[in-house]
Amino acid sequence: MALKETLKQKIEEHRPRTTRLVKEFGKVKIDEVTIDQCIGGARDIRSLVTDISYLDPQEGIRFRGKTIPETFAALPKAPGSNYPTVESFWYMLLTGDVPTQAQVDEVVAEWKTRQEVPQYVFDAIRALPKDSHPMVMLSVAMLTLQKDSKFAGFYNSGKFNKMTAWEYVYEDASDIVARIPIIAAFIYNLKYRGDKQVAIDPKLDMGANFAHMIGQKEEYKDVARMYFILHSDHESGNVSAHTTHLVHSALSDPYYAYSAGLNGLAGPLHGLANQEVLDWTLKFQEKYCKDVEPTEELIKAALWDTLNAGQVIPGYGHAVLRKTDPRYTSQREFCLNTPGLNEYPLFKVIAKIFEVAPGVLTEHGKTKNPWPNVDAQSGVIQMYYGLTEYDFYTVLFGVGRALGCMANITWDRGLGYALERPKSVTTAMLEKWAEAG
Ligand code: AMX
Repeated sequence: MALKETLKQKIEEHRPRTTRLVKEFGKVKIDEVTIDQCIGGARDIRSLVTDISYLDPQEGIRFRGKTIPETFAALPKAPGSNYPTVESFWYMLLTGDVPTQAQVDEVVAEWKTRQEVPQYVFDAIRALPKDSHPMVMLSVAMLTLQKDSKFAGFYNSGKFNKMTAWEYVYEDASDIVARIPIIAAFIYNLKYRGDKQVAIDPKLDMGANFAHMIGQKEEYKDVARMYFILHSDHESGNVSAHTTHLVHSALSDPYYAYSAGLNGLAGPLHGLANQEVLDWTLKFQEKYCKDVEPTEELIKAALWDTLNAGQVIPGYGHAVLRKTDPRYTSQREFCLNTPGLNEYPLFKVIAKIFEVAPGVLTEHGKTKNPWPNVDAQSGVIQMYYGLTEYDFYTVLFGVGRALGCMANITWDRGLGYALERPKSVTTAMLEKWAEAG
């Protein structure tokens, strides 16, 4: 059965569960809200639903119930590779099922029919100032594509129907995940390769084709597959996923929604942290260990300099996680198992920071989680393969994150989730409740 048909069946089977919860158990309490949560970014308040992924503070992310190693082990692998294709992962995110090779082949073929990016998108990117951040270019590209949104077309057709609206979100979502790596490659080539554009290779899966389009070597194909899968989803409350969900809850189409999500991803406390990690580490290397191995003392001193200047240590800490991020571990294992990369000086610095930073952050005493997150380890791999332009790293994150965000809003529409509209209160109200105890 084709992916869309399988998804239709899954959504129809799932709907009675949501309806029953609302009708029969709608008033069951699942949380209470405190004043510090209200002021402190709604941290930990249970108020979103998703079945695409779940983030346990100790264990880390599970995609459709599977840990990262389980996910990589379960999915069919790309030809000649130990890593699965991004397309197989998309099938699993959407349906919850591990696809057969034949089902993967169908998705790969479906994306081929969707990946042609209209010329007006490239024209719009070219019209931006050359020194625009690549995330601006990616976000603008999303908005430029909006005019052809199938969901917006359906809404404006006068035949809008809540039961079938998800099918149009699926169409836009699939177009976005198929096209976003092509757009990202265009931005990379425009900004950093003297506008040397490379045509799509129709024989390749998404990750491999991205590597091909940015002029990368064979080994990078697995880096791209791994990177896009690892960055795809981190349940629903993170800034990019939540923004995408929020904007789409107003029935804004997936292009508006994901452009907004990307704008959130571009923040230094979220997806820009991968760029900041590289910036921090390269400056540290340049200043302290041009010709010497990084010592614990040197790293400690540099970390304290950053903290004493009132800045955060990029790549460390997390709003939910309380242990080392398994996305960090997975990428670290990739480094350790790749000859050459395991001896790469920058990897040695990153590995040494991992030994030192948790102790320093614990002594500093502010962060609830002194352990590294995904961004502490992702840039060094890109650097090793020659993708040295680190202001592009958040674009890579954005290509991966599209998978999770698009799977989520497809299901949001399938289950008819409501317009999001939490209630705000005034400071005087909080003070009154505080006094009343
Ligand atoms: N370095 C220094 N201080 C840190 C810190 C870090 N890495 N992480 C948290 N803190 C500080 C916070 O700034 C906060 O200080 P404040 O009380 O003066 O405001 C205090 O510790 C408590 O913060 P927290 O509850 O532990 O974290 P949070 O939920 O408020 O924020 C995060 C989470 C990720 C924004 C924060 O840990 C951080 O800024 N880390 C560095 C940036 C980073 O790596 N971001 C990427 C996260 C993953 C991702 O989304 N890609």
